[in-house]
Amino acid sequence: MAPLRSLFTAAVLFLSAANAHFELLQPPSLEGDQMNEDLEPNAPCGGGVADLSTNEVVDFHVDGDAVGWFLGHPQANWLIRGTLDSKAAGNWTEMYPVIQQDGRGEFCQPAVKAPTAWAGKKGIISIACAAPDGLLFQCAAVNFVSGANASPSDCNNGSVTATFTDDPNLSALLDASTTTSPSPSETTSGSAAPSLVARGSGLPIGSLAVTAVMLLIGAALL
Ligand SMILES: *[C@@H]1O[C@H](CO)[C@@H](O)[C@H](O)[C@H]1NC(C)=O
Ligand SMILES: *[C@@H]1O[C@H](CO)[C@@H](O)[C@H](O)[C@H]1NC(C)=O
Ligand SMILES: *[C@@H]1O[C@H](CO)[C@@H](O)[C@H](O)[C@H]1NC(C)=O
Ligand SMILES: [Cu+2]
Repeated sequence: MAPLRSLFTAAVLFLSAANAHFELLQPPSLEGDQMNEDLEPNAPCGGGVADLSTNEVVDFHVDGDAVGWFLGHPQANWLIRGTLDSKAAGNWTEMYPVIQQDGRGEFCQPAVKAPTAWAGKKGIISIACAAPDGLLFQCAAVNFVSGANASPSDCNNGSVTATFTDDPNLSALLDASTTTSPSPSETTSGSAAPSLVARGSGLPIGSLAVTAVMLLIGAALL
């Protein structure tokens, strides 16, 4: 019975982890390690409070730097946007075209760009996630610097895939005057989409359902 019992425990752990929304890993979230998931639906920063006069900032290279997260859902769409507004009150510019992530786990895009003119200024990067339970948000306060970060550390992909997609709920979060992507070649080129597919396989289809069945069997046998 012991193996089944531990299987049951594992299933419970997996299911509770699957309740998680998402966690911003890179650049560091405004909320640090103290993220309040219940506040994640609050735009533009979840439970984080953007205020460039007090927020701690990390350098972010305008010609390419890493943005990474952990997704607790099997699938979600993502928008990475930025603003120079001190309180993140508006003027959102798209920093990477909207993508769909398939698979629960880590995703990191090492070459997210900001407008070149932002170098030398502080700003807020807001990650918007269109998840099955609605729109979710996290932010980072950054110091935009020139150049590209050639080898960002702690930037990894789990067993997930990503493809460019359209999501009206996410594009509605951009300022009409600033929707031009800083990397148009990636959105227009036909070969861009295949190159976006991450290594490794996606989350097996129905693995959540399988886990739920495991859970029921486990519960019945305890
Ligand atoms: C957005 O940018 C415009 C032009 O720079 C500025 O006048 C306006 O105050 C900004 N709005 C916000 C909310 O930052
Ligand atoms: C946009 O949001 C609405 C309301 O949450 C939701 O019903 C709809 O499915 C979303 N659209 C897409 C394309 O996800
Ligand atoms: C993660 O996958 C995306 C999509 O395929 C890719 O663009 C990116 O470079 C990958 N990140 C890393 C750190 O390899
Ligand atoms: Cu969620």
